[in-house]
Amino acid sequence: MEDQNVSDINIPKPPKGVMIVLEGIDGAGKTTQMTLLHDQLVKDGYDVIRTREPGGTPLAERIRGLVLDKDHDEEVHPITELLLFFAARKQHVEHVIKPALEAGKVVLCDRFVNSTMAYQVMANDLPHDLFFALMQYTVIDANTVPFATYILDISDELSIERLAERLDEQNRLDTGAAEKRALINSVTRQFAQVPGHYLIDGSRTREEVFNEIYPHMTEVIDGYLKEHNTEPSS
Ligand code: Z5A
Repeated sequence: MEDQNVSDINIPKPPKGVMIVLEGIDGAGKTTQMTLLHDQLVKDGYDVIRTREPGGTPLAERIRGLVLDKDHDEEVHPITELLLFFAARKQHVEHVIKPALEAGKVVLCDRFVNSTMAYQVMANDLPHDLFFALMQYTVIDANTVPFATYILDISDELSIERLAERLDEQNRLDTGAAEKRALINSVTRQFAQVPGHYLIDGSRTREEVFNEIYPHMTEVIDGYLKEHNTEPSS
Protein backbone atom coordinates (compact mmCIF):
# COMPACT_ATOMS: atom_id res chain seq x y z
CA MET A 1 0.00 0.00 0.00
CA GLU A 2 1.54 3.33 -1.07
CA ASP A 3 1.94 6.06 1.56
CA GLN A 4 -1.35 5.15 3.17
CA ASN A 5 -1.78 5.41 6.87
CA VAL A 6 -3.97 2.96 8.76
CA SER A 7 -5.84 5.94 10.19
CA ASP A 8 -6.78 6.99 6.62
CA ILE A 9 -8.80 3.84 6.09
CA ASN A 10 -12.41 4.72 6.52
CA ILE A 11 -14.31 1.82 8.09
CA PRO A 12 -17.94 2.91 8.28
CA LYS A 13 -19.67 2.64 11.63
CA PRO A 14 -22.74 0.37 11.67
CA PRO A 15 -25.83 2.53 11.12
CA LYS A 16 -28.09 3.47 14.02
CA GLY A 17 -31.04 1.67 12.48
CA VAL A 18 -31.33 -1.98 11.52
CA MET A 19 -32.31 -3.67 8.28
CA ILE A 20 -34.23 -6.94 8.21
CA VAL A 21 -35.01 -8.82 4.99
CA LEU A 22 -37.45 -11.58 4.08
CA GLU A 23 -36.43 -13.92 1.26
CA GLY A 24 -37.91 -17.07 -0.24
CA ILE A 25 -39.09 -18.50 -3.51
CA ASP A 26 -42.31 -17.23 -5.16
CA GLY A 27 -45.27 -18.05 -2.95
CA ALA A 28 -43.15 -18.66 0.17
CA GLY A 29 -45.34 -16.21 2.11
CA LYS A 30 -43.07 -13.14 2.22
CA THR A 31 -45.78 -10.57 1.47
CA THR A 32 -48.14 -12.19 3.98
CA GLN A 33 -45.50 -12.18 6.73
CA MET A 34 -44.35 -8.64 5.84
CA THR A 35 -47.84 -7.40 6.67
CA LEU A 36 -48.13 -9.38 9.93
CA LEU A 37 -44.62 -8.46 11.11
CA HIS A 38 -44.86 -4.80 10.13
CA ASP A 39 -48.25 -4.34 11.80
CA GLN A 40 -47.10 -6.00 15.01
CA LEU A 41 -43.88 -3.95 15.11
CA VAL A 42 -45.94 -0.77 14.75
CA LYS A 43 -48.31 -1.91 17.52
CA ASP A 44 -45.32 -2.62 19.75
CA GLY A 45 -43.99 0.89 19.22
CA TYR A 46 -41.10 0.33 16.80
CA ASP A 47 -40.21 3.04 14.32
CA VAL A 48 -40.40 0.81 11.26
CA ILE A 49 -40.71 1.23 7.50
CA ARG A 50 -41.90 -1.50 5.17
CA THR A 51 -40.45 -1.65 1.68
CA ARG A 52 -39.73 -4.06 -1.18
CA GLU A 53 -37.44 -4.91 -4.07
CA PRO A 54 -37.48 -4.32 -6.89
CA GLY A 55 -39.15 -1.03 -5.99
CA GLY A 56 -39.45 1.26 -3.01
CA THR A 57 -39.10 4.62 -4.82
CA PRO A 58 -41.11 6.01 -7.76
CA LEU A 59 -38.27 5.40 -10.23
CA ALA A 60 -37.42 1.98 -8.81
CA GLU A 61 -41.12 1.02 -9.04
CA ARG A 62 -41.04 2.03 -12.72
CA ILE A 63 -37.98 -0.19 -13.23
CA ARG A 64 -39.92 -2.96 -11.45
CA GLY A 65 -42.67 -2.54 -14.02
CA LEU A 66 -40.11 -2.90 -16.81
CA VAL A 67 -38.31 -5.97 -15.47
CA LEU A 68 -41.50 -7.85 -14.56
CA ASP A 69 -43.34 -7.02 -17.80
CA LYS A 70 -43.99 -10.22 -19.78
CA ASP A 71 -44.73 -8.41 -23.02
CA HIS A 72 -41.40 -7.06 -24.27
CA ASP A 73 -40.97 -7.59 -28.00
CA GLU A 74 -37.23 -8.11 -27.66
CA GLU A 75 -35.27 -10.57 -25.59
CA VAL A 76 -33.99 -9.13 -22.32
CA HIS A 77 -30.28 -9.90 -22.05
CA PRO A 78 -29.35 -11.41 -18.63
CA ILE A 79 -26.84 -8.61 -17.99
CA THR A 80 -29.45 -5.98 -18.88
CA GLU A 81 -31.75 -7.65 -16.35
CA LEU A 82 -29.03 -7.71 -13.68
CA LEU A 83 -28.21 -4.03 -14.24
CA LEU A 84 -31.88 -3.07 -14.05
CA PHE A 85 -32.20 -4.76 -10.65
CA PHE A 86 -29.11 -2.94 -9.41
CA ALA A 87 -30.28 0.36 -10.91
CA ALA A 88 -33.57 0.04 -9.01
CA ARG A 89 -31.64 -1.01 -5.89
CA LYS A 90 -29.33 2.01 -5.97
CA GLN A 91 -32.31 4.38 -6.06
CA HIS A 92 -33.95 2.43 -3.24
CA VAL A 93 -30.79 2.34 -1.12
CA GLU A 94 -29.97 6.04 -1.51
CA HIS A 95 -33.48 7.48 -1.20
CA VAL A 96 -35.16 5.13 1.27
CA ILE A 97 -32.99 2.57 3.06
CA LYS A 98 -29.91 4.63 3.91
CA PRO A 99 -31.81 7.66 5.26
CA ALA A 100 -34.06 5.39 7.33
CA LEU A 101 -31.09 3.52 8.82
CA GLU A 102 -29.29 6.79 9.55
CA ALA A 103 -32.43 7.98 11.35
CA GLY A 104 -32.35 4.86 13.55
CA LYS A 105 -35.40 3.15 12.04
CA VAL A 106 -36.12 -0.53 11.51
CA VAL A 107 -36.22 -1.24 7.77
CA LEU A 108 -38.27 -4.31 6.85
CA CYS A 109 -37.62 -5.25 3.22
CA ASP A 110 -39.35 -7.85 1.00
CA ARG A 111 -36.43 -9.39 -0.98
CA PHE A 112 -32.95 -7.89 -1.41
CA VAL A 113 -29.56 -9.00 -2.76
CA ASN A 114 -29.97 -12.76 -2.17
CA SER A 115 -32.76 -12.70 -4.76
CA THR A 116 -30.39 -11.22 -7.34
CA MET A 117 -27.81 -13.90 -6.62
CA ALA A 118 -30.45 -16.61 -7.07
CA TYR A 119 -32.62 -15.28 -9.95
CA GLN A 120 -30.04 -13.41 -12.04
CA VAL A 121 -26.54 -14.65 -11.22
CA MET A 122 -27.02 -18.37 -10.55
CA ALA A 123 -30.04 -18.94 -12.80
CA ASN A 124 -28.33 -17.24 -15.77
CA ASP A 125 -24.79 -18.33 -14.93
CA LEU A 126 -23.47 -14.77 -14.74
CA PRO A 127 -19.99 -13.96 -13.39
CA HIS A 128 -19.90 -13.60 -9.62
CA ASP A 129 -17.32 -10.82 -9.77
CA LEU A 130 -19.81 -8.64 -11.66
CA PHE A 131 -22.35 -9.20 -8.88
CA PHE A 132 -19.83 -8.37 -6.15
CA ALA A 133 -18.64 -5.22 -7.94
CA LEU A 134 -22.23 -3.99 -8.20
CA MET A 135 -22.86 -4.95 -4.57
CA GLN A 136 -19.90 -2.85 -3.50
CA TYR A 137 -21.07 0.31 -5.24
CA THR A 138 -24.77 -0.02 -4.47
CA VAL A 139 -25.00 -1.58 -1.01
CA ILE A 140 -21.68 -1.90 0.80
CA ASP A 141 -20.44 1.65 0.13
CA ALA A 142 -23.82 2.94 1.30
CA ASN A 143 -23.52 0.91 4.54
CA THR A 144 -26.88 -0.76 3.98
CA VAL A 145 -26.04 -4.42 4.51
CA PRO A 146 -28.99 -6.28 6.10
CA PHE A 147 -28.41 -7.32 9.69
CA ALA A 148 -30.79 -10.30 9.60
CA THR A 149 -32.44 -12.21 6.77
CA TYR A 150 -35.31 -14.66 7.29
CA ILE A 151 -35.57 -17.24 4.53
CA LEU A 152 -39.08 -18.63 4.22
CA ASP A 153 -38.50 -22.16 3.05
CA ILE A 154 -41.13 -24.09 1.10
CA SER A 155 -40.84 -26.97 -1.37
CA ASP A 156 -40.93 -26.38 -5.14
CA GLU A 157 -44.27 -28.23 -5.18
CA LEU A 158 -45.85 -25.98 -2.56
CA SER A 159 -44.61 -22.89 -4.44
CA ILE A 160 -46.38 -24.12 -7.60
CA GLU A 161 -49.52 -24.98 -5.62
CA ARG A 162 -49.73 -21.54 -3.97
CA LEU A 163 -49.07 -19.69 -7.22
CA ALA A 164 -51.63 -21.72 -9.16
CA GLU A 165 -54.29 -19.55 -7.58
CA ARG A 166 -52.98 -16.45 -9.34
CA LEU A 167 -51.86 -17.77 -12.74
CA ASP A 168 -53.43 -14.77 -14.47
CA GLU A 169 -51.10 -12.43 -12.53
CA GLN A 170 -47.81 -14.16 -13.47
CA ASN A 171 -44.84 -11.92 -14.23
CA ARG A 172 -41.83 -12.38 -16.54
CA LEU A 173 -39.69 -13.72 -13.71
CA ASP A 174 -42.11 -16.22 -12.21
CA THR A 175 -39.82 -19.20 -12.08
CA GLY A 176 -41.72 -21.41 -14.52
CA ALA A 177 -39.58 -24.42 -15.55
CA ALA A 178 -39.12 -26.99 -12.80
CA GLU A 179 -35.36 -27.08 -13.18
CA LYS A 180 -35.01 -23.31 -12.81
CA ARG A 181 -37.35 -23.25 -9.82
CA ALA A 182 -35.34 -26.03 -8.12
CA LEU A 183 -32.07 -24.17 -8.72
CA ILE A 184 -33.42 -20.88 -7.39
CA ASN A 185 -34.94 -22.59 -4.35
CA SER A 186 -31.70 -24.41 -3.65
CA VAL A 187 -29.61 -21.19 -3.86
CA THR A 188 -32.17 -19.42 -1.64
CA ARG A 189 -31.74 -22.15 1.01
CA GLN A 190 -27.95 -22.18 0.80
CA PHE A 191 -27.87 -18.65 2.17
CA ALA A 192 -28.96 -20.15 5.50
CA GLN A 193 -25.30 -21.06 6.03
CA VAL A 194 -24.31 -17.37 6.02
CA PRO A 195 -24.23 -15.68 9.46
CA GLY A 196 -27.31 -13.55 10.12
CA HIS A 197 -29.54 -15.75 7.94
CA TYR A 198 -32.33 -17.83 9.49
CA LEU A 199 -34.19 -20.63 7.71
CA ILE A 200 -37.89 -20.72 8.60
CA ASP A 201 -40.24 -23.55 7.65
CA GLY A 202 -42.76 -21.62 5.55
CA SER A 203 -45.04 -24.58 4.93
CA ARG A 204 -46.82 -24.17 8.28
CA THR A 205 -49.82 -21.93 8.93
CA ARG A 206 -49.42 -18.15 8.64
CA GLU A 207 -49.73 -17.85 12.44
CA GLU A 208 -47.12 -20.55 13.13
CA VAL A 209 -44.62 -18.88 10.80
CA PHE A 210 -45.27 -15.47 12.35
CA ASN A 211 -44.99 -16.87 15.88
CA GLU A 212 -41.57 -18.27 15.09
CA ILE A 213 -40.17 -15.15 13.40
CA TYR A 214 -41.57 -12.32 15.52
CA PRO A 215 -39.99 -13.06 18.96
CA HIS A 216 -36.66 -13.83 17.31
CA MET A 217 -36.80 -10.71 15.16
CA THR A 218 -37.60 -8.38 18.06
CA GLU A 219 -34.77 -9.89 20.10
CA VAL A 220 -32.41 -9.25 17.16
CA ILE A 221 -33.70 -5.68 16.73
CA ASP A 222 -33.57 -4.84 20.45
CA GLY A 223 -30.04 -6.27 20.75
CA TYR A 224 -28.86 -4.29 17.74
CA LEU A 225 -30.41 -1.00 18.86
CA LYS A 226 -29.00 -1.41 22.36
CA GLU A 227 -25.52 -2.19 21.08
CA HIS A 228 -25.51 0.79 18.79
CA ASN A 229 -26.51 3.21 21.52
CA THR A 230 -30.04 3.78 20.40
CA GLU A 231 -32.75 3.10 22.93
CA PRO A 232 -35.16 0.35 21.78
CA SER A 233 -38.31 2.22 20.82
CA SER A 234 -40.70 -0.28 22.39
N1 Z5A B 1 -36.55 -10.66 -8.37
C1 Z5A B 1 -35.39 -10.96 -9.04
O1 Z5A B 1 -35.41 -11.70 -10.02
N2 Z5A B 1 -34.23 -10.41 -8.61
C2 Z5A B 1 -34.15 -9.58 -7.56
O2 Z5A B 1 -33.07 -9.09 -7.22
C3 Z5A B 1 -35.37 -9.26 -6.86
C4 Z5A B 1 -36.55 -9.82 -7.30
C5 Z5A B 1 -35.32 -8.34 -5.69
C6 Z5A B 1 -41.02 -9.99 -7.95
O3 Z5A B 1 -40.83 -10.27 -6.61
C7 Z5A B 1 -40.08 -10.80 -8.78
O4 Z5A B 1 -38.79 -10.20 -8.79
C8 Z5A B 1 -39.87 -12.19 -8.31
C9 Z5A B 1 -38.38 -12.35 -8.09
C10 Z5A B 1 -37.81 -11.22 -8.85
N3 Z5A B 1 -40.29 -12.98 -9.40
N4 Z5A B 1 -40.66 -14.06 -9.30
N5 Z5A B 1 -41.03 -15.02 -9.24
P1 Z5A B 1 -42.07 -10.34 -5.62
O5 Z5A B 1 -41.48 -10.48 -4.28
O6 Z5A B 1 -42.96 -9.21 -5.86
O7 Z5A B 1 -42.82 -11.62 -6.14
P2 Z5A B 1 -42.87 -13.03 -5.51
O8 Z5A B 1 -41.79 -13.54 -4.70
O9 Z5A B 1 -43.19 -13.85 -6.69
O10 Z5A B 1 -43.96 -12.79 -4.46
P3 Z5A B 1 -45.15 -13.67 -4.25
O11 Z5A B 1 -45.39 -14.64 -5.31
O12 Z5A B 1 -46.26 -12.74 -3.95
O13 Z5A B 1 -44.75 -14.57 -3.05
P4 Z5A B 1 -44.70 -14.29 -1.53
O14 Z5A B 1 -44.78 -12.84 -1.25
O15 Z5A B 1 -43.58 -15.03 -0.98
O16 Z5A B 1 -46.04 -14.99 -0.99
P5 Z5A B 1 -47.45 -14.37 -0.55
O17 Z5A B 1 -47.94 -13.44 -1.60
O18 Z5A B 1 -47.42 -13.92 0.82
O19 Z5A B 1 -48.29 -15.71 -0.60
C11 Z5A B 1 -48.58 -16.40 -1.80
C12 Z5A B 1 -49.92 -17.14 -1.63
O20 Z5A B 1 -49.82 -18.10 -0.59
C13 Z5A B 1 -51.06 -16.21 -1.23
O21 Z5A B 1 -52.24 -16.70 -1.80
C14 Z5A B 1 -51.10 -16.34 0.30
O22 Z5A B 1 -52.36 -16.07 0.83
C15 Z5A B 1 -50.72 -17.79 0.47
N6 Z5A B 1 -49.99 -18.04 1.72
C16 Z5A B 1 -49.03 -17.27 2.28
N7 Z5A B 1 -48.60 -17.82 3.44
C17 Z5A B 1 -49.29 -18.97 3.59
C18 Z5A B 1 -49.29 -20.00 4.59
N8 Z5A B 1 -48.45 -19.96 5.63
N9 Z5A B 1 -50.12 -21.03 4.42
C19 Z5A B 1 -50.95 -21.10 3.36
N10 Z5A B 1 -51.03 -20.16 2.37
C20 Z5A B 1 -50.19 -19.12 2.50
